[in-house]
Amino acid sequence: MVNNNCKELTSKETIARLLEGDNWLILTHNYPDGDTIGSAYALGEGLKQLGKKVQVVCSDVIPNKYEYLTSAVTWDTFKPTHLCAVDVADPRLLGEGLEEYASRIELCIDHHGSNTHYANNLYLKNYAACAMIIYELLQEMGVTITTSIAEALYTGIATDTGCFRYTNTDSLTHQMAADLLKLNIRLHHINRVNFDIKSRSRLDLEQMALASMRYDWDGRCAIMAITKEMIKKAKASENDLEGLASIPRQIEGVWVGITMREVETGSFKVSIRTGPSVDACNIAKRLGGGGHVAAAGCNLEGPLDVAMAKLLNAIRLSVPDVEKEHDDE
Ligand SMILES: [Mn+2]
Repeated sequence: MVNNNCKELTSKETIARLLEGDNWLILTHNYPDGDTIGSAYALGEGLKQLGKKVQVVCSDVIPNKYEYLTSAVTWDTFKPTHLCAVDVADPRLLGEGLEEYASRIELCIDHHGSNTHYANNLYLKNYAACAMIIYELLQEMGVTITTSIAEALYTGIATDTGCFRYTNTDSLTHQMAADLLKLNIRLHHINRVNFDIKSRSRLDLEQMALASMRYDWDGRCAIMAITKEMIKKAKASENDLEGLASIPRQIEGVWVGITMREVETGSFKVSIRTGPSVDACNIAKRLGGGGHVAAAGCNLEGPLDVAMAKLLNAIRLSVPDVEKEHDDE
């Protein structure tokens, strides 16, 4: 699927492309998050302001919590000729039903270094959120940043930085957010639905997952299991599972946080999160997986006890000679 003819554009060239088309289908990634939705809605509203016809599509249902964005806009109906993907690093992330577009995306606007250059033209910028790139483009195009556009942009920036807590947060993310706050956005509501509210199903599932927590390596390793039965019992949807993998590492003194999610009956998708003293990718590689230094994953066959034993063994082989006194943050 890698497109060797993909051309990387400058902001001026990107704007020229956007202005050239008179109708745009804006594509988001599956399991949509605040950044892909916020980027698409902000760009879409901006292009509408410039007299274009716009539609935003997503292969999955947009979660209810984004109702404050989706209820404000009605998209146009037309047969699209111009396609733009936002925050989509790989065409496989377009999801079911949108595959047909994968090979003919004219423009991709993205912030992922891992972008596979699948589009004919790519505007890539190493920002914390795709919405930050959209914000700059809209300003350069002379679009008036309305409250509704500002809410979409803020949503993207806030969600991709974990509400300004992740390491990708810098002065520019704060600067842009500060500018958007001047436009009367519903800050409290946006932050509450994105960062505080949990569904009852999510809470029930967390309760069961927390009860499964096991510790090893003198409390430096925590392992949490999420079985199909738990998901069924909690009536949890895919959205309710978002971010669960970060829980074990939230425990004080835990250097290696593991989440084992049963995918097929008896087979587990393992998420490994580590602090600076342990290489998550090194552990995952021993089990046929891969990833990054602080976040990696692999798949393991069950039953749960057997998979867990394999995992603990791989962790023991991968960890440094610790009995260091320092705390791993
Ligand atoms: Mn993003």
